[in-house]
Amino acid sequence: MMMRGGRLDEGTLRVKVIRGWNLAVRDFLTSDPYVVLTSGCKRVKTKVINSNLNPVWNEELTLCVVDPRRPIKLEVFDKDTFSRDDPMGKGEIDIQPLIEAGMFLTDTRLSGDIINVVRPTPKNCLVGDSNIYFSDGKVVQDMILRLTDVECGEVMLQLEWSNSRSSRR
Ligand SMILES: [Ca+2]
Repeated sequence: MMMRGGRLDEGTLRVKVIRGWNLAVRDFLTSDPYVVLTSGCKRVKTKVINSNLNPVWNEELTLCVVDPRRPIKLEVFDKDTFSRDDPMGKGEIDIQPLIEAGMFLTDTRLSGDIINVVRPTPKNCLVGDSNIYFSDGKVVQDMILRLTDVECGEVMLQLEWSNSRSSRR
């Protein structure tokens, strides 16, 4: 599906980690949360927000996507100074719908239109519908993920995909 002339489309994925809600307590009354994203062997992190269960990171992290079928791993941790950082839940970001939408990127007439909506299922952990649309020559997807392996917590993200092919034109 992602093969184009026998070659896999590669491109750059920017994940804006916007904020978290109702994250889990890992210190006495609060936590010092940060987010880690993993794609293949690359690992990127946000900064730590001290003593906040509803942190606003507003941070853009960049990942290279070699295999769009592999989801991006998201993990939240509580930063601790004198012990190992405690896990605060995790999630998986399915980037396939976004990258499939990116195949239509060359059609600039579609700018601003919603081109796909990913519905929440028990497997994808989405909170509400996730819209995919074009914006300034890129494909953008907004989503809120409910964290798993934890008692509570949600994270809001905005994904932005630009493929190598369209940027060369
Ligand atoms: Ca801590």
